[in-house]
Amino acid sequence: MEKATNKRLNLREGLKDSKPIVAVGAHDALSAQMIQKHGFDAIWVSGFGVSTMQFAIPDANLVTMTEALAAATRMDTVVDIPVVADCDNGFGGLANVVRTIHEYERAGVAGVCIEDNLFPKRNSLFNGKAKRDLIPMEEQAKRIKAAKAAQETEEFVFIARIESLIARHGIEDACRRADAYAEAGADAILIHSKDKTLQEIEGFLSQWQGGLPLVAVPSLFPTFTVEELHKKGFQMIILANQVMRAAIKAMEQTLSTLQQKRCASAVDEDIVPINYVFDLVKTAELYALEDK
Ligand code: SPV
Ligand code: MG
Repeated sequence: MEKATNKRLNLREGLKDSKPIVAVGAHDALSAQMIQKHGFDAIWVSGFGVSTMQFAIPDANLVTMTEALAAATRMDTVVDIPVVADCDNGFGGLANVVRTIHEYERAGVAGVCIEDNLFPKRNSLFNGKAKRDLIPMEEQAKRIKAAKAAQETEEFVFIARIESLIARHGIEDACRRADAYAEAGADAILIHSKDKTLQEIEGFLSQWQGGLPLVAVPSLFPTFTVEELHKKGFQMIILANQVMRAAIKAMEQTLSTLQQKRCASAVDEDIVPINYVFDLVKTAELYALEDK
């Protein structure tokens, strides 16, 4: 548990630091390990990434809590940086949110993020301009209060994610929800948006003075740098799906070349050597241990 406490404290300290926390979305244990290797501050267990890459199904609450937790735990096991797990809407009602906290906290992850999307959730990036309902604010605040009361360690971090801007409820609604979620005990607020001009987000930032650290996922306003977003007031920036999309592109290109050339060496230039893979998972160390 010592290791889990340290990761949680790192995350908490990062949320107050003068530098931003840069978290990168992982879809499996190896992507998590590589994110750490490249010097990022935290792992985002992307629900979109896990449902796409591990199950090949839409990000629509089809992955169960048990499956999502197993994915997060596999990532947490191979890294020393904090793991923040995307727990969608907590996989159901208030009791599901509470059980989610118990299970994730006991498994050792540093923190969770829970959003106010109704079950079954929609992925926030998917097309759709129509206004849609969210979990009523009072109900979501009640769930957050119950979640915070359920956690067993002080350090565990709860990020409350607001979907008001995505679901077309506007800035006022987002501010009211941020107040309610802060009052319920959330440790940070993730305000999601798909406005690429950042106007909506700027509106929220100028109106909400609640004082909690703010988290951004710039998937649909990707031209803003981490530093620019930090200057605007975000303390944690999640680069949620670029690694998954890079992997998909590489697989598409490799498969297409293999199909055309029907020869394994045709892709040699574009793939890592086999020994690179052995090294990534410390295969030589394993055999050295056995041979000792
Ligand atoms: C995820 O990575 O699963 C997220 C971020 O929730 S987003 O897809 O931008 O909603
Ligand atoms: Mg998600």
